[in-house]
Amino acid sequence: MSDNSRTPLLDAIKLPADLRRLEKSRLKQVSDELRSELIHAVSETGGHFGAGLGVVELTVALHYVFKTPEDRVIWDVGHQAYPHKILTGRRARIRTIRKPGGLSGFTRRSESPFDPFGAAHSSTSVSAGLGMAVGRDLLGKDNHVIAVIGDGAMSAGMAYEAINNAGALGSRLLVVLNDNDMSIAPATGALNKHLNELTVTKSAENTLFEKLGMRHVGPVDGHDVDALVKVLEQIRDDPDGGPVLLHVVTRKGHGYPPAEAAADKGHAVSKFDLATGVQAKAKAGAPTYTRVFADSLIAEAKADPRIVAVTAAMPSGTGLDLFGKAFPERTFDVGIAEQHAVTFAAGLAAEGLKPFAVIYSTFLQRAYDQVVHDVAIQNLPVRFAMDRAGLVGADGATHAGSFDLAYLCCLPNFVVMAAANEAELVHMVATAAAYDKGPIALRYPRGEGTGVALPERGEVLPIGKGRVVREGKEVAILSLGTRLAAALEAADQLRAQGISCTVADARFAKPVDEELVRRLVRNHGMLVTIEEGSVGGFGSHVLHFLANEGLLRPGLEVRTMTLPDVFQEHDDPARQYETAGLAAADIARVVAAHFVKKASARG
Ligand SMILES: Cc1ncc(C[n+]2csc(CCOP(=O)(O)OP(=O)(O)O)c2C)c(N)n1
Repeated sequence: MSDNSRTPLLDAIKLPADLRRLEKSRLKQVSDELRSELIHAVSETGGHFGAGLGVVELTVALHYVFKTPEDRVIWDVGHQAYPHKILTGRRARIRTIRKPGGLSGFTRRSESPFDPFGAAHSSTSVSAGLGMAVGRDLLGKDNHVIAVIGDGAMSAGMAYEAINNAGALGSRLLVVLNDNDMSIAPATGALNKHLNELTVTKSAENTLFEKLGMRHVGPVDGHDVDALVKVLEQIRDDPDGGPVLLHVVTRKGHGYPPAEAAADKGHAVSKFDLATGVQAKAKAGAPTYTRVFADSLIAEAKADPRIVAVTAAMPSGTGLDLFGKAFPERTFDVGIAEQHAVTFAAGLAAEGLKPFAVIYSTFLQRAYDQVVHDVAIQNLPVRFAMDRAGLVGADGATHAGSFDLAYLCCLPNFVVMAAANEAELVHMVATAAAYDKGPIALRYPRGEGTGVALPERGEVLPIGKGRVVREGKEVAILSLGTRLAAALEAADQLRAQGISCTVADARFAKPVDEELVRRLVRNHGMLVTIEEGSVGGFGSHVLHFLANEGLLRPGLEVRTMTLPDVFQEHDDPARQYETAGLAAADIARVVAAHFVKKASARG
């Protein structure tokens, strides 16, 4: 790079080994350059930002003191790992982050040897680190293992399961608690208070972590790179070993005033203007599903005081920030604790309340046994609102809501709905609010709706009944969820080829509308189901029904279109559906292929 480079020291660091050759006195400048590079890069790409800004000095200090990648540094969630990526050989590609074919927005084993463990869902780092520490001991090696976990991520039960185990095993492991007093929203909970007290009293004695068998060091100023290096060296060189918790106090968004000033401390941003921090605005289109969900739930809750809402640390992502403004006493942010959120909701339901557990499809995976054991078996009327169902774009495979249909439709007692558009979502919120017989779930995608007119209030839908949207003759396309638009487009394309299609919106994945399915196969020579979910979901249940009812007569063609059996890379969502083979053209191709086959058999 040129002599007048903005980042002369950073330019010479290709890998952490280069960093480790520098004098300690240069680390402050390295940190400043690294922060500058992060700000420039994210201004061009957007992405997770505030968390990365807060760990710049910590990133430099860790790679300086420890011999990565032999020493393992595990970033919890991985959304704060942009500075780590820049320092570990990925600077040249940092502007591809979250873009098609580019770097992942999180850590990933396949991306770099400096990412010893993949993440994106939170609070796994201590468990993974402990496994690596014990693995090291069993193999007779002597590398260090460091798990960096935020105070938000530390609100999850899994972190305590790991600390409990670490304290008992006594293996050498460093847990760096990056305490910035923020999750995505302000951190919540009693533990957060405990940490604040420790920060104020500068105490490391008699803490929860000490009692659980970890040596507790800190609090240390996480923006003082020299102090960090000193304390990390002491821990590294301590002959006693054992599990250590280092409490590091940082500020999310540190070093970029617009991020520091933002309510979410710049947690996730779109591209922005470097000088002002003003983010590029998406063109105002139809309201998002999240927004429509929030407005509908507020409308229902005005009419029914028993409606309460639970989020696991995602108030803004789920729209429950709006619900919380309208009904502060009826809104519960339980921290990053999906398992607890579900069983907490089950408790509320057991007392006759109407809890909506509003959890992204991907994060509900973590609470599966709670869904089965605490909700379904007891047939408790917990309402599950699953935002971000289907493919989600830049967050990639870790965040895709691909599996909820498969994992919920197999459960006795469950009703499972999928909204075909935002007006349907309004009805489904009303349906869930009214339904008191047992658990009920509704799924809807990330992003904007289709722009349909919205009803003032939702209608309560008849359970297990779909609707025919367009009548045709030869082929029936039975869509679940927001593939409906693609199904209608495919029907148009097929009409142009002389093939007449009925298009139906199943509305319910469970119970399957058996009457509708019977009618569709009776009156058509071909049935195509389509859904934004993995194999094992809606289509599998329809096929199961057809097989067991003896409805698979000779000459009837059935196709089940689902997501492919792969973890799909991050990409633009529309492109992801094309890659998945679920676009309108794919439906038309699947149908037309059958007609070509039929014609050639005839000819
Ligand atoms: C299981 C799970 N639930 C929710 C999320 C969404 N999420 C991503 S980052 C984050 C906040 C993390 O806070 P913290 O650990 O304090 O890190 P910070 O961003 O403040 O540095 C949340 C809730 C997630 N990644 N995983």
